[in-house]
Amino acid sequence: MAGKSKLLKVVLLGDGGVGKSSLMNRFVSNKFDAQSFHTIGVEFLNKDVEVDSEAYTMQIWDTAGQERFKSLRTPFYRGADCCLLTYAVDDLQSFKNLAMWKKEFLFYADIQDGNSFPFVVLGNKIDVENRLVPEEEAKAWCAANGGSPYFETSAKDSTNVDRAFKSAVQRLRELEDRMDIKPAHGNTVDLQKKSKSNPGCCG
Ligand SMILES: Nc1nc2c(ncn2[C@@H]2O[C@H](COP(=O)(O)OP(=O)(O)OP(=O)(O)O)[C@@H](O)[C@H]2O)c(=O)[nH]1
Ligand SMILES: [Mg+2]
Repeated sequence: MAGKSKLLKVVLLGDGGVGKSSLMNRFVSNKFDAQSFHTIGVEFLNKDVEVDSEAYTMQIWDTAGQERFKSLRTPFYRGADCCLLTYAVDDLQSFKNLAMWKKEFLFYADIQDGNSFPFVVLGNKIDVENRLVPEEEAKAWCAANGGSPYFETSAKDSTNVDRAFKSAVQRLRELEDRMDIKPAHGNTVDLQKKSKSNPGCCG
């Protein structure tokens, strides 16, 4: 089973302290630490999942959100299959910074068309009482940003954590399916047609 699973690189981004490491640890090990340390650079963990009857190994890259670690995290964006943009619902600035995170990711991952890349947005710390970012505002941001799926999570009490991570795989599948749809009148290449200019090619 493990040998057949597809490996997916998933990058977790967002401001320092929003709960990226806590989300990864909840998802992978089902643990939560109220006194976690800031991440320095990047760390990754693997988790096997099944989505729509297909086996995947999600390789989750947890990055350091603090500005001073920028040069340590950005080299790891290349080759990502999906990206989880994370903010904390009690931290308005972390929500405002989502656009900056998306831009940083697209630039260093060298992705041209941001709207066809699978981003998922997570509003974490939904268990807190002093929420500052309304759900509607977060949903509006997602709608204006390629229609990314949005989840409100709590790494502390496990709310939606599993669903949010797995939705990244679903989003990837959805966008891949969309790319596979062939245009009705597009140019096609006839693979059966023999090349006259180079008849000896390829045996
Ligand atoms: N109440 C509550 N606290 C949380 C939640 N998730 C994380 N925390 C706490 O928030 C603090 C920061 O969490 P981290 O997971 O270290 O944040 P981070 O995004 O990895 O931060 P950097 O590594 O600096 O980028 C810790 O004290 C966590 O215990 C949550 O869902 N609810
Ligand atoms: Mg961290």
